[in-house]
Amino acid sequence: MTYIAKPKLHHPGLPANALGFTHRDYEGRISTLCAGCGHDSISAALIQACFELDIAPHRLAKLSGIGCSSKTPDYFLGQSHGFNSVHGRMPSVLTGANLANRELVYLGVSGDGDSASIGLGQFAHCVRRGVNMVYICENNGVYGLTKGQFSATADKGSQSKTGGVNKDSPIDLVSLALLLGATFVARSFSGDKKQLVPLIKAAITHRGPAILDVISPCVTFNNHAGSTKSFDFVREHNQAMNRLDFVPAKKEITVDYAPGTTEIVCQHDGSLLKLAKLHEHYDPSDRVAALTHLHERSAAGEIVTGLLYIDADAEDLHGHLATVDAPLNRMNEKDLCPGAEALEALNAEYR
Ligand SMILES: Cc1ncc(C[n+]2csc(CCOP(=O)(O)OP(=O)(O)O)c2C)c(N)n1
Ligand code: SF4
Ligand SMILES: [Mg+2]
Repeated sequence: MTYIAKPKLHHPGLPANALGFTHRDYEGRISTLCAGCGHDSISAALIQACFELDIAPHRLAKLSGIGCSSKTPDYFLGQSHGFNSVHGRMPSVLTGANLANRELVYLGVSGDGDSASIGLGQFAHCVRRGVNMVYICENNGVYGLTKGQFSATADKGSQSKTGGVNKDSPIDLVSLALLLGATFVARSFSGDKKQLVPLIKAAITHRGPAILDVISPCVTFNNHAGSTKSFDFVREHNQAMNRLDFVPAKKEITVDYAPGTTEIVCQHDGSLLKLAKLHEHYDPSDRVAALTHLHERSAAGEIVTGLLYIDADAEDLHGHLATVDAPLNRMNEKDLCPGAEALEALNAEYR
């Protein structure tokens, strides 16, 4: 079942992007997830975002842990690099790959169990180190793959399919990411492609740790009355904070966005984020205000979605470490191993 390939047939009339790739070139194998799983909608949004950004598939590396969510990289970007790691260990594998070759786009795909339970320490450290990546947590409040146990993001008082009530306090990955110093923090909903696609595009273009928490209902174990991650619950409690569109620097796109105040954020590569704010005083450059807003709305029972925080001039891990520009696989032996004398001089600096 896991290895069902899609037929290679392409309709000759399929639109192509600037690189000549069609949508099909960004797809993967046929998904084996439950029909209607929110994770499949996120895969579709990722495909659309990469197609629209004209990313050459071989310039992207997708890494994941273990879970239904972590299986999804098999279902999109079939021509990209991929590494399905161990449960909760994706961040350290991604960090290592990124240090070896900074020229690829790094996409970390994880679940709430993978990120907020077994992988919480790994999540924290890759964020605080400033690894340049898009980190997507496909958040359904349960361990979907292992039959629906509560995860650490499940809300207190929410009910499982088998009737158990969660007594533990939830971990909010968005608040945590803000506290840990993430330079791009957003939340969305798998069923809101209009919001999710521009957020993914913006996150890919951001340099630094871009954390995207995407509420993604599990139709099998967390879509019943009493669950706070179900389609119906999120639809009723979703409070979209700003409407976002993404304008790549190389071509102007006319956008259709809601009236209200707007703000343009210029990222380090010159690309622009155009925000149409629904809340008059919301400022995505204020980390403290983002945390306050999140907590206030959460206390009112609302789920804030949108771009909560961005630092467009952030420096990433390579900046902190002053690493070389060239990927290690393009350096010669002499540069990689400068000899005993150079090593001695380096060691002397630390004595
Ligand atoms: C070290 C280890 N512990 C436990 C497991 C069992 N396990 C597999 S997936 C999973 C949880 C997945 O939950 P989540 O990350 O939320 O993904 P979802 O299936 O909900 O998308 C667990 C506990 C494992 N594979 N490895
Ligand atoms: S068990 Fe839940 S998370 Fe896993 S594929 Fe099915 S619907 Fe998706
Ligand atoms: Mg989960």
